[in-house]
Amino acid sequence: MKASGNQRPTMAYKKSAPPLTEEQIAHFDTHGYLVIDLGLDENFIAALLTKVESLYPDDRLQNPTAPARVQDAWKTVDEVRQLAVLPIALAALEQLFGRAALPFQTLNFPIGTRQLTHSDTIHFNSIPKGFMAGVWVALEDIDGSNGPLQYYPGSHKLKEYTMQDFGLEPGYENYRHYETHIQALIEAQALTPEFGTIKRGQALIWHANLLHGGAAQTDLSRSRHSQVTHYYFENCTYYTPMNSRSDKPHFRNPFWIPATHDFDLPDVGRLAILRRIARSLGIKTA
Ligand SMILES: O=C(O)CCC(=O)C(=O)O
Repeated sequence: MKASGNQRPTMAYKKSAPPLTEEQIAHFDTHGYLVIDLGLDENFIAALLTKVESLYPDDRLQNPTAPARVQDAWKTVDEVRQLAVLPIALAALEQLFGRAALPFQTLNFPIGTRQLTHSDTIHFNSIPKGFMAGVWVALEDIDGSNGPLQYYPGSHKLKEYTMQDFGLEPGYENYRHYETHIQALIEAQALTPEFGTIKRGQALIWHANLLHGGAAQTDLSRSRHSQVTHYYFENCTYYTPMNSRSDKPHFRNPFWIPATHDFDLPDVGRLAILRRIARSLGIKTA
């Protein structure tokens, strides 16, 4: 098996002093999530929201069930990048996982996602396993009516379910069947959800294997601004379980979100662009 990774030195990231108490670390270990205050400046949040606004579809409130998320806005909106490399978030993740955290993807949402329950280990895993986390930041107050995050405390201790566990062939075309199996699992185990009704500037850190998704937004006149950053951790190999067979991991070569604003993006080349177009059309690529 061969995999390669972006060997960018990780020490370039600035980290705050370790912000978490023993109780917070124990809470994360027991429940698989933790809410922390990021201490964000109001002007910073306002600037981020203003700049990211132009990336969203204009009709998102009139058409609130259409997908409106923007992936990797950090490439063009520096506040999104700054939030992804926030020193307090990186330091908290390092305390929780015992390794330096490496941000590799951002998603910005202007409204609730209604994303069905899943654990991130179906999308992103590592060897050794479990070195992945999400940090979901509320960019406005979240309550029961603007589509909070929905998650199942303690579910991170369940097995890391793969496509093979549910008798599914790897591939995005079978992802909806994975979601159906996860829903059945939740019902069989009588798991009870909690909701991320957190305040603007707070973050919910989730363990890669925590079952989570987006609760329905019952008030469709509202927004639900948020940003999630996905992190791997140093000294691992990274792969996509959804596209993997048990004997053939689909390796990833993440591009770590840069520590500073003066970065060069990798030249992905014509082949990679063609592959991406093919995948978006549902055509399988090697
Ligand atoms: O923001 C949400 O509603 C869900 C996000 C989510 O499930 C994810 O990013 O994995």
